[in-house]
Amino acid sequence: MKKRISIVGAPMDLGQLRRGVDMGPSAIRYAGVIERLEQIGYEVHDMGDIQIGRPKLVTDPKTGLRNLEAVVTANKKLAEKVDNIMRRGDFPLVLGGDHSIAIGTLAGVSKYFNSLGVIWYDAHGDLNTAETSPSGNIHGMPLAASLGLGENELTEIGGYFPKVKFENIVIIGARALDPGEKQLIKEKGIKVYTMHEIDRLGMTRVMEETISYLKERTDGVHLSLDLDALDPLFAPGVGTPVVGGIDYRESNLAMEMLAEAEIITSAEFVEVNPILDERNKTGILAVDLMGALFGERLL
Ligand code: B3U
Ligand code: MN
Ligand code: MN
Repeated sequence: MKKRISIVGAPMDLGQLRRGVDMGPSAIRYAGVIERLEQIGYEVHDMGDIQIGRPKLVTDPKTGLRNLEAVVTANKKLAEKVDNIMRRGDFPLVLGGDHSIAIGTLAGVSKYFNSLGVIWYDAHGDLNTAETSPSGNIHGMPLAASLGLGENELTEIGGYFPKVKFENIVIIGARALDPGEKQLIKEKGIKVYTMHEIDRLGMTRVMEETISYLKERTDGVHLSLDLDALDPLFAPGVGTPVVGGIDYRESNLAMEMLAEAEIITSAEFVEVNPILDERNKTGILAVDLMGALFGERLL
């Protein structure tokens, strides 16, 4: 992995309805992310947060989409920041914010690769469009948008699309997929390890398969880690908790295996909501997982 990590916060909470996830970047910083990564041996640059402002909350009466304009504006800013980080040759580490910010992160990184892979570690598929979304919340749409599906305003961020190909995605931890998402997954043959496969195969095999699958076909891999992939027991501070999730040890193992495989070229940790959290448990968890991802050793 690159020796220099540039951190950028995206305090975005407009992609969903629960306020508070805009404080995610602070919670992760307070949990000691910079010190933790420095201790491993990285040079860490904290670039601060992108400005989101306080736009009025709006829902488009035609599409049902919430806060589209504000989400687009913020993602364009994030894409530019991440692009700058890539151009400098640093490793981009983005702190969310709700998951809608993945659109901007991917817009910033994808053009630096011929065939970018994405690991989507999440209880959800985030594969909705305005037509299939049960909520109108854009945090349920970033993977679809990055595949080129949905509103042009979202798919065209960064000036090109798609950011990622269907066959270059691996979803891990899914257990709350909407009907339209299930249909798309089947239609396109997207690779998904639901909780069923994780239970059945074990996390070791899931990660071995994921790593060899992505190594074969990609020249870089973005890790998009939604803390709600983990069970609410370990990650209570998320907007849409879903029982029956991945546990702390499995998730650390997954990160350690990614570190060992040396395939991750950018990462984001999203959906930490300190208002819903218990004494920053979820922020601290995020930093533990980052430690494992960036090669911290137990011995
Ligand atoms: N799939 C649902 C719920 C959801 C998506 N992402 C989160 N929740 N975190 C939706 O609204 O699209
Ligand atoms: Mn998500
Ligand atoms: Mn989720």
